[in-house]
Amino acid sequence: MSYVEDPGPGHGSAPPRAAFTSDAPALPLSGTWRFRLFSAVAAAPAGVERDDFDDSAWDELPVPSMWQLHGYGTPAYTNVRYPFPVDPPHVPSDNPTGDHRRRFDLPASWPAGPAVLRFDGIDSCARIWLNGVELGVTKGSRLPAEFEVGPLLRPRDNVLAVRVHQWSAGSYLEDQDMWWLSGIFRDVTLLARPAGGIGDYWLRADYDHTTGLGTVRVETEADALLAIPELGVSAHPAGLPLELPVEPWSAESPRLYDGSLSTAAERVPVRIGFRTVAIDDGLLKVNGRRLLLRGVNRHEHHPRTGRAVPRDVALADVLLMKRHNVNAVRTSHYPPDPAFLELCDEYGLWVIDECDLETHGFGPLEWERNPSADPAWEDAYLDRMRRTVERDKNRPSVILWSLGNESHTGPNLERMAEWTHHRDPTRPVHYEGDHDCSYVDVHSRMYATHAEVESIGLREDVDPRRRDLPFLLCEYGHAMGNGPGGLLEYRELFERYPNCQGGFVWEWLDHGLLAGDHFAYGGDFGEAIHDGNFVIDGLVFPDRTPSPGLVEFAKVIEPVRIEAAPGGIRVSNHYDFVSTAHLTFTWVLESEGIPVEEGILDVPTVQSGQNALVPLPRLPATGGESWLTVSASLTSASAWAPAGHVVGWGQLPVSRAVDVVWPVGRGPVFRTGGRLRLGVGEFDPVTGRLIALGGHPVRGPRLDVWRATTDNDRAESASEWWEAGLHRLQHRVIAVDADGDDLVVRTRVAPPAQASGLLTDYTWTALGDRLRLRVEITPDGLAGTLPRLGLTMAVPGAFGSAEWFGGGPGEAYPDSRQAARIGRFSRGVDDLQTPYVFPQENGNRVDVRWLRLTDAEGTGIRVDGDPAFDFTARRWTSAALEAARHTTDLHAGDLVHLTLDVAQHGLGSASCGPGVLPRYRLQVRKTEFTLGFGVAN
Ligand code: IPT
Repeated sequence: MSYVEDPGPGHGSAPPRAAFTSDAPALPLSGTWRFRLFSAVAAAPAGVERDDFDDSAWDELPVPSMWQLHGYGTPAYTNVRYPFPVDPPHVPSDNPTGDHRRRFDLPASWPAGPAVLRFDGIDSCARIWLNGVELGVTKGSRLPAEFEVGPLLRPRDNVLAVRVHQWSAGSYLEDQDMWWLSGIFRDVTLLARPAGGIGDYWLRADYDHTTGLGTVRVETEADALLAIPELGVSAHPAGLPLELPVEPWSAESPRLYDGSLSTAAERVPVRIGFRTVAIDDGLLKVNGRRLLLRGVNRHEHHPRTGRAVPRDVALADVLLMKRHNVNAVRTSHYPPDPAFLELCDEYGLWVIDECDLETHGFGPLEWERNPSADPAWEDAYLDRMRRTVERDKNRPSVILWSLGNESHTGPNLERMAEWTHHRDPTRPVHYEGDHDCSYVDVHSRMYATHAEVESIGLREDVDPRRRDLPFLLCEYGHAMGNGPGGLLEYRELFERYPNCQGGFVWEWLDHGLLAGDHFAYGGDFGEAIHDGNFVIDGLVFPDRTPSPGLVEFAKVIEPVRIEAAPGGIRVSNHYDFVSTAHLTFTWVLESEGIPVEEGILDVPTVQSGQNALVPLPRLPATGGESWLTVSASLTSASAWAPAGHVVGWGQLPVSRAVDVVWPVGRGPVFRTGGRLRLGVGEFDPVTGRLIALGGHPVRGPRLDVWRATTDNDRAESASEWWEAGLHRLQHRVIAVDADGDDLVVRTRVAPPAQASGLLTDYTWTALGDRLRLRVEITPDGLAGTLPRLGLTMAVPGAFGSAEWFGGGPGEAYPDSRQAARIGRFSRGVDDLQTPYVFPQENGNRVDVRWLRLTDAEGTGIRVDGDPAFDFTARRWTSAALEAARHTTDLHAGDLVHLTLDVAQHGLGSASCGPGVLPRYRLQVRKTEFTLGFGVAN
């Protein structure tokens, strides 16, 4: 059998060992290589390994890279399905094969003796030669492989040839929900391995929280000495345990001690983090404390380079996570570039390090012939786990090993767990697919509903083993498009039930690929089978701009909570370890959103898990509606954010608005020039619609219940809504009456082909310079839920600036609105849009007391709530938004379309997981609301 289709691991490589750097010479071989893509294994030329092979006509390709992103073939996206016939271990004969060649000289100082060639990642299978000699074959795309090359090296003109196949038996084990992309996508390095150097080491640094002592012990075959200058350790025999008082490592306080491990031949810098992971009392603990994992799933992706993710991008991810209160990462679904884990050590993130394994595509085939249960694949499974654990064993941030994802269950997974338990008893093993928890140490679920989590929290599980394990959600809160909703309710469960230890939102990043001026997703490359925009489900956009979902998540999981309480302000510390000593609490009093006074709030240091009641500061009297906003921010710069960075905030109402005061002086309705006039409004006498406001032409407000469906809507309620015809309501005018001083427009609003509808009456009254509109909606047979309930109107496109007092600054929906505070905000209409990669409903602002929409001169209209409303403002209609498939399909028209709502349906996360919680569902019911309209100048 050809190596390509051999279900076993690769061959020829050295035993796996830890990733580390040392003072031994290293030669990076990244850069420009020669490259040519062939359509099949058989089409690739013979002799590429030879010195005299002529590659002068070949192209040039950067390494690391993924060739589909350089014009060779095209990316393809499938979630679960294999894009080739499921005929394991066979792969298509049309198997794109990329030959890579590079010549290199050794630096003059390069020592004679052993050396290894290290490949940090090649997708999916490679055969490798140096100077005409075959080194071996590697599979396991996201895992390193090293080959001994010392005797083969020559001072000048070494020839390295790497033949990479897109498909291999390994592809059956790499069916993760992501783009199929190929190539040498991580670094290639030549490393000198001095005789008497440090081949491998395992630095175990434990922490005993009862004594405050750390223990460090290094397992290595080398006769090495450990130095930790900061701890006064200078030449300690590495193998002997050393106990000494230390500060522990945690994600919140990632204390690392720099040290070194040396022999006469080699010196390895080490960074030591003392911490002990344990399952104790059915809880996952580190250093004696229960953890609450406020995590995300992170794939490696960049919109231009795919899974070749440069270190600065990994660092940007870590900083962005830390700044959004994220404390944990699951490396879904493969070990990341080793640089990422070093950053997790340094900046502080708890990590579930997951093996490169997923066989999801067997699921739709009833798991028939699933490799997890087939002995032919056992070696490959073990090889992958070994390479994961050995590579990353020295990382304090890694607290759990994960066997992989969505590979069903079977003896091969059991073997992996067994091997891991044996090799590393210091870290628990995770695998969600072991539903009985027979070979894992934590109970893990994905997308469990709130009710299921509650039941697990209540320990209602009938299986006694599973019931007593710590529980986590390895995936939840599917962040596809607009959403997720319901994060707050998960947090409440994690806080109520100690065994519910948090989870990992799916997922960190939208995997959009840059295509000209927009981001592409599945199907955009002509793939025969694909899963569309299901790959666009992150908390950050492909360019790593935070989405509203991330802003909400950051607020929900904030480590310090500030709330109104009888007698003052309650400050609660929700960190797992640290106190609030590093934080400064500031307050600002705003009246109608305008700052009146600010100060520092005197808050005593609050320990983890504790809270303090702080009296309100002395506040001046204010007019209007005023709020006190208290923020907890970093007193001094941390490694991941500047001083002043806010980690938590809360708002307290100081003086509530009294009932809306309408101007006095009613005006009558009169007819003039074929129009009805009422105060500042002009109306069409036939339709009863407002056609001008203060002389500005408008398309007056009328009932509308539609929103451009979200990904979550389409997975839950949209089909009902479409069937009911809610997207194409028709308006029948029953009567337009000038009833005293009121203009009353009675209508029946209903979908075609249906008998049910909504009786809708609009009552307009002129009050001074304001028009008051009272809307009464009475269901006439219509039942079920609505996308939203309110009005739509349009105003001149020149009114492109919005200012409002209410919830902001970002968008919010009923089940995703923790991040919206009450304030005064201004945004251009264009900036009110959230550019979801797959366009959909977005940009809703909640609890708006008033809104001004004006042109460059400040002229325009204003809308007042009684007391509040939601709004969106866009340069296109909901229908255009619904029809768009990419952001570039949206074109600004001449009007600004406004929605003014009394309610929105929640978001939920039904695109993968539970739908909208009952309390956030917008049920049709009799509704009345009032809005004011006037001129802004
Ligand atoms: C789950 C997968 O583990 C994850 O990789 C991703 O595909 C996610 O779904 C959806 O975006 S598996 C699913 C069957 C719950």
